[in-house]
Amino acid sequence: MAAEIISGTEMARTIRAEVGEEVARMKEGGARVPGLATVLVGEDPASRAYVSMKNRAAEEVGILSRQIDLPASISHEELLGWVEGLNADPEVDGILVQLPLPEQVMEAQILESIHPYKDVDGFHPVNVGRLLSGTPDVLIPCTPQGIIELLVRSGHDPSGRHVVMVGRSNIVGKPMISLLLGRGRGGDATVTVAHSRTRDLAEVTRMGEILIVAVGRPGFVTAEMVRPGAVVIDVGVNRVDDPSSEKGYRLVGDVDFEGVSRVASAMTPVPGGVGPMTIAMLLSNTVSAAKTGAGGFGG
Ligand code: L34
Repeated sequence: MAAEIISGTEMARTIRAEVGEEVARMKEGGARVPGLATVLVGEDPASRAYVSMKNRAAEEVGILSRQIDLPASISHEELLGWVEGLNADPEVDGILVQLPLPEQVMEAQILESIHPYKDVDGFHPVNVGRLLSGTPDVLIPCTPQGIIELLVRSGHDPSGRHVVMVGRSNIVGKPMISLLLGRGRGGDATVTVAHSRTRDLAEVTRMGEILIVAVGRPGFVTAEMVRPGAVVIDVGVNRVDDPSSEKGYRLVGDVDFEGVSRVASAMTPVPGGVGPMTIAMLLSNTVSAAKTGAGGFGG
């Protein structure tokens, strides 16, 4: 039987509507409109597309959004200066510096320079630590948070189940396992992490009742690697050349969709799976950040 397709596009629409209602309530209550600033360094077409999607989605729910475009040649100090300015800006509740950054910029230092209360990506060490400690009122990275929502809202609660995470990045894998391991909604899972150095990978991935894949390699997970009946979450968004398509490329996930859809009980598509959820959670984080009030205090 073919796997059920879990639509991130649809679920993200629902979440955006919920966020929009929340923003409207805040305005009615006399609160300032939440503000998001996105920082895009350089000209990478995929990054540019994601950032403009983020700003558009923010505006649609009533969040004030501002995109700052900076040249790829920017110095580390100059970029720090921009972040400092946004930290101090009372209209800005959330700051997002799109990754990857050019080589001359020290990414870790830039992420640490963002005020933790304005860190809507959840990449600041304070938020990383709070997530791992299970401290409430933490800003949680958007992609893993979106995956938890996908699982819970589609009726595949990870609680008590064996989840295999393939990938150990700071953006997806590491925060994902913190959420799955945590107590309460979306957590309480048994977690195994696999990565590029894992031996007998297929044996490990086949243990997963839920299999989450974030490795950035098109079609990396094939049907033989999936436990029959598993729920498969495909985090990869890879552009592969396709001269027959209008844009000259098409998007494929890290999972071989055709093959795996015959083995899994449910799976997310690419596009239209995790990607739209990432953006929806960014909006939700921006509203949370506005409520903590760091923007109002000027950082
Ligand atoms: N700071 N950098 C920072 N935060 C992030 O959360 C990200 N990421 C990743 C890259 N760099 C980042 C994103 O936003 C990846 N990413 C992201 C977000 C959204 C989508 C894909 C990646 C998305 O919506 N993808 C659509 C297709 C978009 C298209 O047509 O190109 C989808 O349906 O999957």
